[in-house]
Amino acid sequence: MTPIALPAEWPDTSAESKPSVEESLFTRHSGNPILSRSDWPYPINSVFNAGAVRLPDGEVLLLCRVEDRRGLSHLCAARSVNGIDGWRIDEEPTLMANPREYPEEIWGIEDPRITYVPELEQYAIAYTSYARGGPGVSLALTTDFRSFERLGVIMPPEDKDAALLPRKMGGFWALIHRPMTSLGTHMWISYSPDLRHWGSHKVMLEARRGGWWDANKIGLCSPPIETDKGWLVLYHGVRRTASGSIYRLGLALFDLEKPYLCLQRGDSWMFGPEAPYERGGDVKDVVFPCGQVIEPDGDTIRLYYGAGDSCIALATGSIRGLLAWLDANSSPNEPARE
Ligand code: BMA
Repeated sequence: MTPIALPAEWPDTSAESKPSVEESLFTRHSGNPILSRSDWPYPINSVFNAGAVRLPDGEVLLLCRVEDRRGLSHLCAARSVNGIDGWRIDEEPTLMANPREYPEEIWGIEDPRITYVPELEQYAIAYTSYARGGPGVSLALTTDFRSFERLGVIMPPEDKDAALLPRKMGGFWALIHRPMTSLGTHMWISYSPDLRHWGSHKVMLEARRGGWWDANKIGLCSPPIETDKGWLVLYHGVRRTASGSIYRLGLALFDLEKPYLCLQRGDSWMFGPEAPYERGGDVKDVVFPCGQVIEPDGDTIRLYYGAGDSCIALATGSIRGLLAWLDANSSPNEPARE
């Protein structure tokens, strides 16, 4: 059959120009899930949503969110030489909530994002502290993931999905986070001279409305990746349906020096719950990455994600591939904010 000729000004949405992303952008590891409850050295309910970092000795460290059998979460470190298997898991919780000194942690700590900060020679961990007033953002510093300096809550409830950018911009530290405001549940960026006092808040990226896959809530996934073209940001988008929420992943690119300026935003999601461990679990239809590592080739990205709020899975992609996909799959419809 002869294909229908589209008018020249119509966007070409044929399969050739817009490859199916689920197959091409990230490949699930065949041994998924790579970490689950049965791997843990002490009794837990579930392990998911891990921050990730490659240590100076080349090992991969995952700082995992572990939910205990009370339903409250703490963080526990797992180390592996190849980042896939052979995980050595701390025998006890690595970072527990400390509600006596930090009351905002009364219902646990969750979803860490790790950024190595060369100027401080420390890792900055932005995590959710679950307070009586709801989830907020707390910050801790460490050099070794054994002892931690807590800076306390830096964004009050309701706020979560935060990561620090690795360097100052214009003399200020920058934090991406996701407050819930009367404007909606959008991604914001805020600035600080000292990591303790935050201001100059700006919306970075908004949840789209209506029928969009990211209509109801969005939030940062893993910390942004610095590329020549800008900060490459993976974010999760939530769509509420009659049978619950679906958490999928999208891509956007932001200006290197003005990271509140969105340069590109993908139209469709580029990874979503499909495998049985993503479609089931304690919370079904959730993929939720909090960390990634980049391989020594500078291009291969290993994405560690929580699946179904029950286990940790791994998928591999290419930074070049993600940028090329954005070129082919974004509309210039995102308003720039100055
Ligand atoms: C989000 C966070 C994540 C969780 C997800 C799905 O709001 O609380 O920790 O994985 O919901 O339940």
